[in-house]
Amino acid sequence: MTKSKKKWSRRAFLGASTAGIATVGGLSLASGKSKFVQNLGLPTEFAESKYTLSVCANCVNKCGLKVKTQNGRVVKINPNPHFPKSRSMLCAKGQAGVQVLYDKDRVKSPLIRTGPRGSGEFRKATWEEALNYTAENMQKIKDKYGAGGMLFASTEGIQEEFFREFSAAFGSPNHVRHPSLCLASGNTGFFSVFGKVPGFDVANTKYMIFSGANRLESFITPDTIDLIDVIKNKKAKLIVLDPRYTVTASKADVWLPIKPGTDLAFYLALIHVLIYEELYDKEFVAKYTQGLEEVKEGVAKYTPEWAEGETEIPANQIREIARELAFYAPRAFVYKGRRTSWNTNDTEMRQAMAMANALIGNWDQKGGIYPKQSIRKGEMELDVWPPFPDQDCIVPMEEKHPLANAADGAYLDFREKVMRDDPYPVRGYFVYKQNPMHSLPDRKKTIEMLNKMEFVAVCDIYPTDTAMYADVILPEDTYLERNDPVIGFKDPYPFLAVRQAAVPRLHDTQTGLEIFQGLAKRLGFPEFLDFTIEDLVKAQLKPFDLHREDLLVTGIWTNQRETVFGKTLKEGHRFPTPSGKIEIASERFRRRGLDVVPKYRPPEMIPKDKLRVIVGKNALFTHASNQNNPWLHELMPTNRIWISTKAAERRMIKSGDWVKVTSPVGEIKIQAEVTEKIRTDCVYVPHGFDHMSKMMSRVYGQGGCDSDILVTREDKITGNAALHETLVSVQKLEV
Ligand SMILES: Nc1nc2c(c(=O)[nH]1)N[C@H]1C(S)=C(S)[C@@H](COP(=O)(O)OP(=O)(O)OC[C@H]3O[C@@H](n4cnc5c(=O)[nH]c(N)nc54)[C@H](O)[C@@H]3O)O[C@H]1N2
Ligand SMILES: Nc1nc2c(c(=O)[nH]1)N[C@H]1C(S)=C(S)[C@@H](COP(=O)(O)OP(=O)(O)OC[C@H]3O[C@@H](n4cnc5c(=O)[nH]c(N)nc54)[C@H](O)[C@@H]3O)O[C@H]1N2
Ligand code: SF4
Ligand SMILES: [Mo]
Repeated sequence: MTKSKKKWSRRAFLGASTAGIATVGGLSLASGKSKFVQNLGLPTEFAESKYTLSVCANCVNKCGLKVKTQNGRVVKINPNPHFPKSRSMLCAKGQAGVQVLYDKDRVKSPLIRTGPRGSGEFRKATWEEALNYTAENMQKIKDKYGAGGMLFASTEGIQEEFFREFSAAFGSPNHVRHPSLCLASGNTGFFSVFGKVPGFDVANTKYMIFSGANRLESFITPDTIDLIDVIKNKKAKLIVLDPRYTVTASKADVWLPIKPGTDLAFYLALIHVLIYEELYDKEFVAKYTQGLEEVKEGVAKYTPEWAEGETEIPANQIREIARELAFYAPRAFVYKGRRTSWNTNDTEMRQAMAMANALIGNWDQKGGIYPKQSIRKGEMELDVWPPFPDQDCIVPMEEKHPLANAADGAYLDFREKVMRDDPYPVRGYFVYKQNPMHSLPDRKKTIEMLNKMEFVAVCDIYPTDTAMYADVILPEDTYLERNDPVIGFKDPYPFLAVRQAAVPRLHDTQTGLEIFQGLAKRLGFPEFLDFTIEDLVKAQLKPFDLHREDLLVTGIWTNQRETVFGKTLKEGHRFPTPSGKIEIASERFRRRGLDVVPKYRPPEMIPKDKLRVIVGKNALFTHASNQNNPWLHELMPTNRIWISTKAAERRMIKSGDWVKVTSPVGEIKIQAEVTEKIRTDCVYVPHGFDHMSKMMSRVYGQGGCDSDILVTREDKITGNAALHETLVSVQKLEV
């Protein structure tokens, strides 16, 4: 695990260098707040309104909010139209945020477990007691096993940074984050070609190919908003490859129900056509890329006719798509997607997508793909460093997966190693803002891991299934009750925003920073987090001569009003790859002994009586985190497994029937949804149901949990979880 680079000091703050700032967007930044307000031409009375401008925290997107309060109560959450990333959009989850605040099921004070693990028996504790108890137990683990005896796990969030600092200061090399359940392989695939993970100019494109990437249900702002506009106004052609007829597929010009796990074959054939029909952008490829000849040779055998056999997409359709992609280039792209935890060949698949983009010369072009830019915030000066861990991380990167991300770790490897005490025992587990009971495949194994721990602490806002196995639950304030540090956004262009409390805290909860400060103090390293959020905000805004209040006039600050294209296409620009060029044939892969041109391995054959499980997001929920929200629960109280009419008929299953779904690791009982919207060889389980925590009163025991049946498989290159590698049998249950 890498050591944290950025450290906080006690008092001294350091701004980013003016040279750094001046490079953002090629413009110099406004220096005064009044100037900024005038620049935007917005009514100043906006600032005095009864609305609080803030940032949503119900999923990764962080959309802009205008929170309405009356008599000290949040009554409505609206979008902040000035927010470039989300504009006038606020999804159902964002609006139901009101109920995050007032939910009776929230954890309202620290809790210490009194009954067996999983029983849900806890007693209320004071913060003093809960923090003492947590620190004492962490110290016990450290004394017995070393600091590495504590595993820290977290999912992204603004205050997650403090948790990472805290775990580094504690001295553990074992910290794992969510990307290896989500997007690690996709990022690595694109990174291998461009040395960067690009943005996609959905708003201005003419042609898009989406694999999965269900943007109209799995929201990523601003892509989702731009896509709606593009579809409504017929601005571009959309091709969707998805074994399911998703909402996005239903709005596409072409829906291709590809055989799951075979997208790599599709993209290799696409590349084959681009090269062998000489459709690629010759000038661009010659000037900015390397490796064409090697790729040409590597994809020679991957003809559309060959790919038809793998993907079940007709060869002539693959050819046509390749030709159209090239025709519309550079205002065309193959979209990366976000969750790439699908199969064991995910990195290669995303690498092939990136290679196709490189070939059509859409890099840094309007309507194509572009390097994201950011505004460099000020930082707090570093003068105290955490002790360097004297133990190795239990999952040495590159041991199994040559390009696992060292900072984020590979979660499933961690679980495996913990189970085997390999290479040393890890018996403490501190989970921040994460619910591994649902987000890791094979829930039984996760329970085993939790039970193996001598101490478990969970910091969440709800009494989740993971929290039920904790010795102590440390409740954080919800996002509507707390001020967070400044957030630097990159989409669609760089801007800053800040999360602002709409109401004072309602219960006996704390901010993440307060919690980790309290623990750091008790564990003997108080200097690491010895500052307030406001100290940090001041340091972050110092280079721009701004204050928190300035960010609350419109909810954002920026010096740029559009995406700037073409800056990396200037003479002498070096791409951040080993060769300094766009690497159609990846040198980084070559250096790690990996195939430079992806080699196709077909997915496991599906025996006649089996079906492949695929998972995905639902527009109403974020993962497993808000199925219990009263408003959202009312809209979808349970889940049903999607099964095709043909597969259902063969098993005499009708919609609403209860079925047993059996995999090599577990079984679930769930009602069936018989539908034409899925391939006949797959089933789809909407994620995030069957909560085991009785304290989640509405959703407890409702529906089926996909993590109960998913097997543990990983992408070979990054160790990203491969969540679509499970074959199941489905049987009607007689009631
Ligand atoms: N409403 C909502 N929005 C969200 C989230 C949420 O939980 N809820 N989560 C956020 C997060 S963290 C992420 S990572 C993103 C995820 O957003 P996406 O990247 O869109 O991922 P998913 O919705 O998980 O699933 C993608 C689609 O892939 C399809 N699929 C399955 N197997 C295959 C295959 O082999 N080939 C092809 N071509 N398609 C396949 C599935 O049917 C599914 O429709 O969404 C973000 N936005
Ligand atoms: N089976 C299956 N597994 C999956 C996926 C899937 O589709 N199916 N999707 C994968 C993907 S893309 C991802 S990104 C991961 C996500 O994995 P997780 O991050 O584990 O998913 P969530 O359920 O969103 O868990 C977030 C937790 O944070 C808590 N929380 C919310 N707000 C706050 C706060 O302000 N403070 C604190 N302390 N806690 C808060 C929520 O209550 C929730 O328990 O899961 C992956 N795993
Ligand atoms: S997509 Fe919805 S839940 Fe996510 S940040 Fe935006 S409004 Fe909130
Ligand atoms: Mo994700």
